[in-house]
Amino acid sequence: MSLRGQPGYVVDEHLDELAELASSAGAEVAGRSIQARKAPHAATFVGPGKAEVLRDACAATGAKVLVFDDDLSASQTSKLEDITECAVIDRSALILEIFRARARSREARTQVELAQFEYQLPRLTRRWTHLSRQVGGIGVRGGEGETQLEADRRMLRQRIRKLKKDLVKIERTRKVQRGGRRDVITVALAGYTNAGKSSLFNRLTQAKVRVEDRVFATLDSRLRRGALGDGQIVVFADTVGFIRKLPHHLVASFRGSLEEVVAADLVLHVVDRSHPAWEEHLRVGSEVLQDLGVPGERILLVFNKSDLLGSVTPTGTTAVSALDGAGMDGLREEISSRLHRSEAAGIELSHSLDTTVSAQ
Ligand SMILES: Nc1nc2c(ncn2[C@@H]2O[C@H](COP(=O)(O)OP(=O)(O)OP(=O)(O)O)[C@@H](O)[C@H]2O)c(=O)[nH]1
Ligand SMILES: [Mg+2]
Repeated sequence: MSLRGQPGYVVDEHLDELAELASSAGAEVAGRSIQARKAPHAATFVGPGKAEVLRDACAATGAKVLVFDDDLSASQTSKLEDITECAVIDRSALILEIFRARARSREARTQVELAQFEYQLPRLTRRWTHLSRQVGGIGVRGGEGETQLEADRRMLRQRIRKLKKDLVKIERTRKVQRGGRRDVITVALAGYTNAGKSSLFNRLTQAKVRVEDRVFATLDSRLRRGALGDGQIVVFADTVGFIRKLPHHLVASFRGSLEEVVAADLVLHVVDRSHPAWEEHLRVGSEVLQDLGVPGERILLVFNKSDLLGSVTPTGTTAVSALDGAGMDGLREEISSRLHRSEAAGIELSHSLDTTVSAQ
């Protein structure tokens, strides 16, 4: 949906990203459609006539799922499904699906499951009666007169409570582990998905973390020691990527993994400077960092993929290429000087810079 005033190239850019997300979730993109409106239609989000056009397009291409770039209400989703005879999901549901398919660690799996259930709860309709099977027979059909829908809701709530308890336990264990690292300076890599955080992490630590040209390659934060120019050893943390319109409940449930970012002495905000929408990526990243409560003086902006920029070198910012290693020495120096500057300014670091820790 293009709301009035939104330039066409922005709408295209957003739909390109949505298509990328859809392929990441394993879908094949059959087509795209845009409607310009002053405001969303209350009942069907797009106009009811457009919904019928979408139904015909699905029938013609054999498409089974309609993905909307904006959040739909539960009733809009269900109305659209009635009209189009297709499954209808929105961007949040799509992102959750990618996360679910990629989550490996117990913590990530628990977080994604919790986020998915919280997303489903207000959307439960008669359509969802298969849910009892999905969550694996938790909870028994309640007292007399309870409908399947009520039973499903109750089951979901129970499951959500249980997952929240599990998460608290997992987080406690992680805090104890982090407590053990108190004496080490941490530098976290954060930024838009696919910006090259893991590639930079590998360069900085000689690690071999999986790098992929697709969104959300990394779902769990990873830690590893690396040396700065002056021999100073710090711990680098690779983290989950940000994305435009990341569903808020998802941010909340991923806060655990993003705690590395909050706790870090310095955050490298990595931006793919060669991306056509790099300014929006930068803005989204800054907003999430602000949202997480990371103060500006703890953020170092790093423009990555400088190899793709040709002669346009950004000035005033650290520019690197994780691919060919250009600018890495400068980056290490900049990290050192920022850490020393913070220390000199009396900003509390997790430990004194004089302490050195042996590399792994
Ligand atoms: N040309 C070029 N490509 C790069 C550079 N850095 C990373 N890439 C590529 O960009 C893609 C994404 O890199 P990753 O390191 O996985 O990015 P990420 O930020 O960790 O992504 P997520 O974990 O998905 O958030 C991969 O195909 C990398 O090979 C660079 O400096 N130049
Ligand atoms: Mg990564």
